[in-house]
Amino acid sequence: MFASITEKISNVFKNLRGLGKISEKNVTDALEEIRTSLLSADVNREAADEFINKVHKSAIGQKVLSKILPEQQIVKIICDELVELFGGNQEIEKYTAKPLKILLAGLHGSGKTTTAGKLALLLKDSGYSPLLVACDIYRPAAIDQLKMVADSISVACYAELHSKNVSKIVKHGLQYAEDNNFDAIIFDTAGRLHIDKQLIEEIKDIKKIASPNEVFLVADAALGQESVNIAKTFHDALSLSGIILTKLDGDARGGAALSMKYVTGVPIKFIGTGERPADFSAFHPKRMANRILGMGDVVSFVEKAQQHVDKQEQEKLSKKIKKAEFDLNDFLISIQQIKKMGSMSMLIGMIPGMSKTSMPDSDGKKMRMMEAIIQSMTIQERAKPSIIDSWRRTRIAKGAGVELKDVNALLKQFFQMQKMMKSFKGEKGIKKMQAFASQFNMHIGK
Ligand SMILES: Nc1nc2c(ncn2[C@@H]2O[C@H](COP(=O)(O)OP(=O)(O)OP(=O)(O)O)[C@@H](O)[C@H]2O)c(=O)[nH]1
Ligand SMILES: [Mg+2]
Repeated sequence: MFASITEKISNVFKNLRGLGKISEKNVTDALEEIRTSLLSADVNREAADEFINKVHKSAIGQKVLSKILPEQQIVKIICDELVELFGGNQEIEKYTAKPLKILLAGLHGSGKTTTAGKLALLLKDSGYSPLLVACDIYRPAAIDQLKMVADSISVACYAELHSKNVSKIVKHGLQYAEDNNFDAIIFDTAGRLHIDKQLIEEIKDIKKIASPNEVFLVADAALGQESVNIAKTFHDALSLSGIILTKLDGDARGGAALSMKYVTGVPIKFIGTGERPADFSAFHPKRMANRILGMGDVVSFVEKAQQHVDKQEQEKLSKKIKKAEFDLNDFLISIQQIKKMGSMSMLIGMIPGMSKTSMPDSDGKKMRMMEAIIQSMTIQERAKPSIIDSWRRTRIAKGAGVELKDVNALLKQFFQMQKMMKSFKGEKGIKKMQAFASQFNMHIGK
């Protein structure tokens, strides 16, 4: 996802960096290149043009172009504008309404049924008692699929096997929820082509009867230019309250994500990053912008880690970070923790300094290799990585059955990570770390 944009933008940055002094013409040329990469990633033309114009204006507005415009400054401007394009500082949804009713609409195969399960799991984890209501009476096996999804996360499902009346199913579902104290009701609807008037009318009816708190369009991130029309059509019919982008783990070019919000004004609220119920999270414009610019996404990474990582290991690790004692043993633990989390390629993109291109596999093969390399080191080497000279590197490579360059790459990554950890050292650093950690309710003591 976004790999091509990220790659092109980072090349543009690299070229700027090589220039020393940066003129207005350099900036204009760089932006033109970025514009082309946005268009070839299927970003809507209007959105791309407005984005480039804003960045250009902002760069010139800073009155630095006549002198030197540091590359970082341009990166920052681009990043800020990307955040805007994605929805600015939108609030992260914290649901409290009871009952909470959510209607899911979208094209065939966009991920509605899967997303129904993901949402249910998220709401269940935040204290709701969810009920999935099966409103897809057209596709054979749609009901069974929803039931399986519900079973896999131990939530309830309401379905009527032989009914052909969706309005009744919705009414009965609501009654069933009330009678059984379910307070988050998610309606999974039939997939449709946006031109299908009959299905659009049907979902409008469902909306009228259910009066949902949220009406989400579930959209595949791989949609190209047509994503804009799809979003518009659904928005006209249903007054959407949000968009859920699915399959961000795939190799979609990402244009849909950048354009749908721009054209409809409807915020992207959640993203799906895999087939499993846990592969789902709230959408953060800032993090997405950072990820596109290849700057990693420490916050999302830590948050994800927070959900999965062993608490004790985490405490040990945070103590080490505090003392800047992070060594290869800890690196090994973090690799093993990352492996547990799944959705590798998605997570890799979140680690600073590691782009998806540097770790293209999504099955953890590279992780296993990294583990093997560290496991081929002696206890002293792991505790004091600075002693690993070229002779030791060759021996480690042999022991792990890998090439020397793999060992070098791992050590480079490790030293980068250690450097980042060190920036948290000292009184000032501890404050920085605490502020950083408090964002995810993670406590780091004095
Ligand atoms: N990789 C990946 N696959 C996904 C994601 N979300 C859904 N899928 C897959 O996409 C396919 C279609 O998902 P469904 O949930 O059945 O889609 P739907 O919109 O309910 O489809 P219809 O009911 O036929 O309209 C399934 O194979 C899912 O496993 C995601 O975020 N990532
Ligand atoms: Mg479905």
